[in-house]
Amino acid sequence: MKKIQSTCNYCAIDCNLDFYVEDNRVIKTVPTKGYPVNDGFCCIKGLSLDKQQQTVKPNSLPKIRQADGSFRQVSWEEGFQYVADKLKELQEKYGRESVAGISTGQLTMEEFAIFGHVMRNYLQTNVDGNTRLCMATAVVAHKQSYGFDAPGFTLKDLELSDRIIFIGANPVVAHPILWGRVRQNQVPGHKIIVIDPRRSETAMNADHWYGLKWRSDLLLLYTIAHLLIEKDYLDHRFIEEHTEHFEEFKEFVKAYTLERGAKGTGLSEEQILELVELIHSGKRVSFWWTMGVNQGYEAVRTAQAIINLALMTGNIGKPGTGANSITGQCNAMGSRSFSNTTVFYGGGDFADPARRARIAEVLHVPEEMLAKKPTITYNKIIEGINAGEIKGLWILCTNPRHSWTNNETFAEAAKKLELFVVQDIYDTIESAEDCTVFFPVVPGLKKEGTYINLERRLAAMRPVLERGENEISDYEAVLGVGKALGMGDALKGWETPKDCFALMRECSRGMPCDFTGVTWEGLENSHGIQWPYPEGKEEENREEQRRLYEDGRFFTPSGKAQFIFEEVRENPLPTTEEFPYVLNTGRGSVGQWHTQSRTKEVKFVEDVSVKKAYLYMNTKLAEEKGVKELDRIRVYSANGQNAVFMVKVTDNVQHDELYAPIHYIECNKLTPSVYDAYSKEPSYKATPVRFEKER
Ligand SMILES: Nc1nc2c(c(=O)[nH]1)N[C@H]1C(S)=C(S)[C@@H](COP(=O)(O)OP(=O)(O)OC[C@H]3O[C@@H](n4cnc5c(=O)[nH]c(N)nc54)[C@H](O)[C@@H]3O)O[C@H]1N2
Ligand SMILES: Nc1nc2c(c(=O)[nH]1)N[C@H]1C(S)=C(S)[C@@H](COP(=O)(O)OP(=O)(O)OC[C@H]3O[C@@H](n4cnc5c(=O)[nH]c(N)nc54)[C@H](O)[C@@H]3O)O[C@H]1N2
Ligand code: SF4
Ligand SMILES: [Mo]
Repeated sequence: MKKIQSTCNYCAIDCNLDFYVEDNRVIKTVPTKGYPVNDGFCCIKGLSLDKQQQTVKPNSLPKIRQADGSFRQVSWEEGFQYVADKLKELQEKYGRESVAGISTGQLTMEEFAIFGHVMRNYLQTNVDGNTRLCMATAVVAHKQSYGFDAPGFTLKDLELSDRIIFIGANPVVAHPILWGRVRQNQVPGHKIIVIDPRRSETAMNADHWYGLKWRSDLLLLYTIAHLLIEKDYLDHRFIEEHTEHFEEFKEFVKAYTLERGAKGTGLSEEQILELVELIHSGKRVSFWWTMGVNQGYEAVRTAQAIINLALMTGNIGKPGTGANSITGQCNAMGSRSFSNTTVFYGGGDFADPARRARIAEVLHVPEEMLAKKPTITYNKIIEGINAGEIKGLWILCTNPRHSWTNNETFAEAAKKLELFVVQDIYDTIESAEDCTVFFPVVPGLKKEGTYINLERRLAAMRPVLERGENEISDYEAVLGVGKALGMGDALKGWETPKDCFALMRECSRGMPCDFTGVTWEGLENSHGIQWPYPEGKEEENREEQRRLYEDGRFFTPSGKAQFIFEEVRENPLPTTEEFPYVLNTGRGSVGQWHTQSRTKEVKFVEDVSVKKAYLYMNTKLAEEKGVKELDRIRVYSANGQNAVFMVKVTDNVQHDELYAPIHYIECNKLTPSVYDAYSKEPSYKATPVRFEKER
């Protein structure tokens, strides 16, 4: 029996697991003891990773759609050549940017790096990632406030904090191991505080829950800032030495009075004052935010309003503190820095001459071959297809027909494409319905590469199982198309994931995410390594759980963090008489993952999961409308669509709020095409709707 340590490729915790293998089958999965992230624990998804071995078919060959609509199975070589020729043909006929890609935060660093090389560098076109639906807001907030997309915390901070404040985050369901770390907190008198319109599973387990009105976080956070200033609950030295623009901010928040805050958030004045005192009485206050913040129409400013609170109270860079963005997907953190979409490999602007020269040197390609500008955003890609400007799309490891906001617009787009390559481990996903080419690839258990978790920790994925005939990885599929495109020397140094790792490591040199001290072999069977970890400084970075900003220096040119703020905006899509309720959306259960392509294979998850789309409705509203548990209602959205849901009656949502888990395709049929102005992340969590009982 062999033991192979590898990384769970569901959520951004990146637990490590020991897989015991006999006759090319996993017979036991044990969460790795001593691994600093999950130390002998993990959730049901990690424990059931082996279930995928049964569903992956051997002899996996690509399929190409024929004129009559049927598929023809072809060899990999033919598949690569077909896609390469078609990409070139479309570019010649319709222009360079008539083809595009959608990448992901769930592949290895090496896989989206090579995809970014083929599409963004060689073909000089656009690739955005599903991280746009998820982390884009935090990325923009970090860049503007800290000077680099660098979440500073380490998971240990959850154990050291005496005020753990979750804003729009439900870790009990979405990040169970993170919640486990909260549970290990032994600090006397520590308090867990949740700000969420819904009494989420995390709110139920907290000391304090503030059930504010949806989308009123920015108003609340500015009100809190105003009160902290008024009461002089500030860290003047930190503000003076390590921040900029506080005086303007102080002036700005004067208008955010307690009265206004209470009125707009629906919280009482006493509740807001209590929250202010909780922050002030904490010695190590930490703020943690996730999608309840990132997915809104003024999301970047909301994230920055959280950062402002941490800065003004000096709660950053010290144990148990921080304005901490929790990442979603297993390698979203990696894709943010190494997918070549919005920044160069390792960070830096596409327009920066010094950075261009450096990247060209590392990759051994002429500077002209490097991408010249950030990608157009996800929504622009879908709109471009629907406007007839984009004719070819290649998606990998994401299922946008289900997960994209206002998802009928994706269905419409898919039908217009002349080339639509879907690369996935299942050909049954909704997005594959209209594809013209399907590339079947092996799951994580059969491949190798590098992941970066939410606290910047690099971890190794190593093949647990051997591959069958014709089974190839995402890396090889992209490399195959690159070769068929005739990239030649431009692919020198990209032959294997390990080679690509070396390129990315070199690109990171001297950047905040420098990991030049990490080696491919060194990462194997390790405890993971957080960036920064520069070569030559291994000794001083020996500590296994490190945080950034301990010296109060940020990555901005002045080294100071920025107070960034803007007036609260009118909701672009408010509830109306016609659409009086608001549809909130998010994760449904620990066992279910996004569009469920993977977790529906797990029998003990599927056995306890609801099979059809459902939503939660407030008990009183249900009574008023004559709706009973398990009744079916048709929900009409302000986006013009409608869908049927089964009702679960609860006191945990507000009177005018419905909550639908995202694991059913109906959910995003109803979400709107509304985005944050700066991050272009969809506003998924507050759609005006009305409903009727189905007869
Ligand atoms: N089991 C499971 N775990 C997962 C995932 C999964 O699909 N299944 N997905 C992973 C990924 S990619 C991500 S991004 C994370 C997401 O992790 P989370 O963001 O924690 O999960 P969500 O359920 O999307 O949303 C969190 C909360 O935001 C609240 N919310 C909605 N509107 C507002 C608002 O206006 N203000 C505030 N303050 N809160 C609001 C919702 O009520 C919800 O409780 O989970 C990761 N973990
Ligand atoms: N209404 C609403 N919508 C949301 C959200 C919300 O909160 N509310 N959350 C958004 C967020 S945060 C996210 S991250 C997105 C997620 O949205 P998606 O990325 O579309 O969701 P997944 O189901 O994770 O899709 C991953 C796909 O990759 C495939 N896959 C798994 N392993 C591999 C592999 O090794 N290689 C390849 N090629 N494929 C593989 C799976 O089969 C699956 O089809 O959804 C977003 N949509
Ligand atoms: S907590 Fe996240 S990384 Fe850990 S086993 Fe569960 S899904 Fe995997
Ligand atoms: Mo996400």
